[in-house]
Amino acid sequence: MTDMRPIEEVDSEVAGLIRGDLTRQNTHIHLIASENFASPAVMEACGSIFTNKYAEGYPGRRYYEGCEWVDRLEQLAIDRAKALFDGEYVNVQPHSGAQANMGVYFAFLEPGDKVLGLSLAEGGHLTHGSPVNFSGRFYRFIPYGVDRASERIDMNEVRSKALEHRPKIVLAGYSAYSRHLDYQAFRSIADEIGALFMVDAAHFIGLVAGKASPNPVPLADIVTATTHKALRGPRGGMIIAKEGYGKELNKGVFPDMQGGPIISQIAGKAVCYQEASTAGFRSYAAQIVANASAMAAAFTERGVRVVSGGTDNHLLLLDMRSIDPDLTGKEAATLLDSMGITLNRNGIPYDPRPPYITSGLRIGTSGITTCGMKEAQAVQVADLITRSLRHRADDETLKRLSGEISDLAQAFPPYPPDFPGHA
Ligand code: DSN
Repeated sequence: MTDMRPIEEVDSEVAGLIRGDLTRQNTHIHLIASENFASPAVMEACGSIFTNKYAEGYPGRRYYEGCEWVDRLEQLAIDRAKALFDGEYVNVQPHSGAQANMGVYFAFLEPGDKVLGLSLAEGGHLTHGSPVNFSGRFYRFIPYGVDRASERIDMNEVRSKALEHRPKIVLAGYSAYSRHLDYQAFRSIADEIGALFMVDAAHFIGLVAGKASPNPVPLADIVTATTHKALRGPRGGMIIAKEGYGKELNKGVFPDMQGGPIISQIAGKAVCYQEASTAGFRSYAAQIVANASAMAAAFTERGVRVVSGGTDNHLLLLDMRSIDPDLTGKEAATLLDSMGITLNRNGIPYDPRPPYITSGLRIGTSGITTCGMKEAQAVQVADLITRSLRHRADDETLKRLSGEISDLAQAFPPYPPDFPGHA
């Protein structure tokens, strides 16, 4: 039999690191827009004996024996995701959002082919053609951006670039853009040039599941997503598409891009689809958006500029120069983390500063909403951030604010204090 002792006995060093991060998670206010807190049920599935199984292939057609339970599990995850998103085809095997995108590119592109995507500097993603990523090295991405005044995607620019470059894929989706996407306009543009219309919904698929954001699945050919952001599941990726693309997509994921799927993560995905199909999750998704809107209004009232003037989703971008022309995103994020508010620096549209420094902060409300915060606390968080940054040279005030942050964080922890592994 395998060693049945608990991790504290087998490896106290790693156990201590888990306890340390659990304390950090339970005592900070978490605003990283791509993070959330998975339920114990999701984590139990991810930590289950399914970690032991190899299952290259797909349900009913594996390259290994002993897949009878795995087949049922993967099919259950697929069926749940199809029902949740109105999908015709679903692939739950990509290990991450980046690999879901890679699977799609492998399925439909040859090296050097053109793709139209939102530039990383204006809210896109590494895998949308950044030169430091495989996507920018293998394929020719044509970036579109946002309008300088409205800071929203300019669909006229998207169309004119599509007509000029005739990409094989028109890609919509973002990691730092706070407005709804015009799926109908993207669809029309893709149709005009005979391109595939792909949506990277990694950030907002949880809002789609909770009916708090329009569903791109009916209009797009292919939608990629992650399961660990607003969807609040395990770390992982997925692809939803029209049935007709299924054969190529299956091959694009396995064997083109991955070997054996991580079955234990697929178990966690199945649990999260179940959780996301409930009325409780729909209230949760609506609250994420309400909290982000309340926060955007609170920052605006306090004189902090919110990019594009607000938000339709779970995230907002703040322009630090509205607090002080010399304040950078890096300085602001570092200070706030030291005070107990964890978020990330982020470039804002037409940012004159480099990506490691930036002029902005990105804030997401999925995590604090899981912790039970509502609009009143969202406003309080905006107030604490604003006062901390305005008083960043005043140690006495910062000390007092750190205390307020700690009190608020500990009143809304993600996990109970007696959660297994807690110090
Ligand atoms: N890096 C993630 C994010 O923070 O948005 C996306 O991959």
